[in-house]
Amino acid sequence: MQPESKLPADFLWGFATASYQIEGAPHDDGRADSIWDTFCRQPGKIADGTNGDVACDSYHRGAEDIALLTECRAKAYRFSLSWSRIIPLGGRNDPVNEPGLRHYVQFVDDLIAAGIEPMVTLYHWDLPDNLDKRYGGLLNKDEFVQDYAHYARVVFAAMGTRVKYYVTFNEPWCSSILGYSTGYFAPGRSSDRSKSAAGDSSREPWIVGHNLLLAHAHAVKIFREEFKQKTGGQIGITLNGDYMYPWDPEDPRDVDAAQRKHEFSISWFADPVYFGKYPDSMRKQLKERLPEFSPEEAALVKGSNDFYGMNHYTANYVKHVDSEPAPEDFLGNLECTFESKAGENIGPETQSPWLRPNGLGFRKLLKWISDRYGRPAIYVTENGTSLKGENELPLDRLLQDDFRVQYFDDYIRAMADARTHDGVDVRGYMAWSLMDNFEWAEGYETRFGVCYVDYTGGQKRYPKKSAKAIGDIFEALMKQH
Ligand code: GBH
Repeated sequence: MQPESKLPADFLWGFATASYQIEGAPHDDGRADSIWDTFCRQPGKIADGTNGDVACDSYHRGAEDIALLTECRAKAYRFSLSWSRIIPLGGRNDPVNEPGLRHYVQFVDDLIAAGIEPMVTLYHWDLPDNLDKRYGGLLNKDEFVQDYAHYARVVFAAMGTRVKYYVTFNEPWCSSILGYSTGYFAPGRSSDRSKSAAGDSSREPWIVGHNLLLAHAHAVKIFREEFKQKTGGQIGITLNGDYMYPWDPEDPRDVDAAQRKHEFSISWFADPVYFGKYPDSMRKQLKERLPEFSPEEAALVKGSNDFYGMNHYTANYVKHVDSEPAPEDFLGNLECTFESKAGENIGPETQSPWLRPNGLGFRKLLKWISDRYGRPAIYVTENGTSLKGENELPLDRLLQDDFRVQYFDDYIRAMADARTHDGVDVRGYMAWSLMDNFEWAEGYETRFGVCYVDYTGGQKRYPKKSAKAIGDIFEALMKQH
């Protein structure tokens, strides 16, 4: 019989959020616009026409959020900083806004005083809008990389020894593809002229991805050279990735296509970070549209993770296609489906069209990442689900989120299986999300929180059943046997 799956007593678990999704207070203490503030003002970009002006009002409710974390027994909290609170105009020669910076240092002190380990994401999609207007933001390698490196240095210096875990970028895939190919996210550029007056989906996303990798690597170099020794701590990038099953496991073309999809979404960033080069499958399809690393750049990017930050939500089946890929294709010339050839369904529907629970896929993807990248330390920096129709329920029923409890039970156990049986060095897990919040282009209709936020009742928070269940699941798995 296989030994029971376990997690170690020092396993770091907690909850995650992001600045623009929870903070509100867009003009407090000198904050300036980010690209999400301006994107939300464009008609038609956000499903319910909303924005992050109030959101969960967390800028004014840090103490409430910490009380919630304590109630949930969290050991850690992953949150992100709004760059335009800290350097409103964004650039390396622009003034640092002390009140904005102090706000975050104080919040970190308050977390630590409550016994909660902070994990700080430097960038969760909210670029200072001025940098986009001034020089094209993420498209401008020379300016963006230097400005980001400067911003990172300002944060490292201010946080001192307080912060032991930094994430440089959240999901660069989303910044690149959704921001510059489909136009679904800020700044909304695309070749599709019904969505955007400017943009080139065949080229810009690959340039942006390249620049994000370089900015990440520069920040890591600064951290390691100027701060790591004195302050301790670790730094890494967080990549999103879903698990891809072949549509027909007997067809080698589908097996290849599933592998290629992992490469186009995960290895696009992880191969440079671990191997100093892009995957061959991407070079083959994208040719000169995929930028080249100079030898100096490759050396800088290679080895730039202290840990692998993994965001994971769902799984798909992948079917090969026979036609040539379109110039704007970013999947790897294939199709993703929810049904396999044998008629199996990947999982039940949720409120998010792209998300269907499949816990086994989490275990398999942990193993895939661990094998490909030489068994890195992995911190799961996001995992969670929405519920179909949750927003329509009366409060008493909404708080009984059994579907979400089941999701976390399946996924957290799958992770413990990967650690116990597959040799995966997973060391932490942050559930998405501590509370319902601004779900980007979906607005407030879609809820991901383990705590309900009453947007019409003064942003009051109410723990759902899952808020308690997660702590119970972890305590059972971490119990010393
Ligand atoms: C995370 O991304 C984000 O980090 C977090 O901010 C967000 O709130 C959370 O997910 C829940 O959505 O609509 O077909 O273009 C998760 C990975 C990848 C999921 C892109 C949505 C868009 C698919 N995301 N995907 S589509």
